[in-house]
Amino acid sequence: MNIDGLMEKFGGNGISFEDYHGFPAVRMENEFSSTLVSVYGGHVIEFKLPECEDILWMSGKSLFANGSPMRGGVPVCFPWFGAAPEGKSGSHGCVRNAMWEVSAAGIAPEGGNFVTLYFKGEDFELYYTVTANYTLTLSLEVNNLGVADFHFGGALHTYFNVSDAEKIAIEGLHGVSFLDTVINENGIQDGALKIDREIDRMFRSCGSVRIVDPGYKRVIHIDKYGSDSTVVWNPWIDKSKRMPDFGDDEYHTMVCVEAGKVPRIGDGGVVHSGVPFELRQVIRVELLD
Ligand code: TA6
Repeated sequence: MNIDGLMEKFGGNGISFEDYHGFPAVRMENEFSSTLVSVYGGHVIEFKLPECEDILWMSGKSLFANGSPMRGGVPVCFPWFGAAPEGKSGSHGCVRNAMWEVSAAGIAPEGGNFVTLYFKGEDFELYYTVTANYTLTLSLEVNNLGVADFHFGGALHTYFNVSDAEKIAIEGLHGVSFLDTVINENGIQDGALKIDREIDRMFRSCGSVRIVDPGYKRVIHIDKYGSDSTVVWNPWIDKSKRMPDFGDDEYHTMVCVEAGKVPRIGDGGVVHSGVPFELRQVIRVELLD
């Protein structure tokens, strides 16, 4: 459906539609925040609060091409995380590289706005509801369209905008075991996680995380539900140079904190027939004096 058709069907009450690099996108404007969600990929692009630096980070070198993922915002990684399984292609699943549909949009009961995007796969369907008020709530509902259990890997792969990656502290993971995929070794997190090298750690954690950012005088609180894996990633110098859709110096201003079900460190996700599964990430900003 084109932008005019989407406006006619869902526009109003803070909901509008616009072109974002050739794809239709939903803009949610309310008294709390301004949020942009691309229908391509079901990809949250922006979450802006007044008097606050952008919460989400987008690469200045992102691709915006059919069949390619966008770099930044919140890629929806599903139905696999990381390298593609036998017979499939592309890292982090297929749904971030395809058009979704808008199935609902309007005023959220809890205040602000919501949009629900729909994706139909071969043996699964997704209803992804993004709710924007003073918080950003990302709720991915997975339905199993078959009879047998549906096994998956996935994550809400959120890119956060930070003042200086070397000056932030990521709290909430003390004592948590992780797989460091850079050196392929297991470890236990000691205190807050600091970034002074390539970080690509899969934490066995169901808990909340905080990004303490003195430069932006804020703490980003990240809660999650339905997730046993928290992935923290910063590509640092060499990996940044190897990625064509990532600026060589962009690693200074971003960190990924991802809520997922990652089979490499856990059981992955299982969706029983007729029983919806929900993966949710909730983002809230606390301003410091
Ligand atoms: O965030 C964890 C990770 O799996 C990293 O290893 C890195 O590859 C990142 O995701 C980005 O993956 P992408 O396929 O989007 O380039």
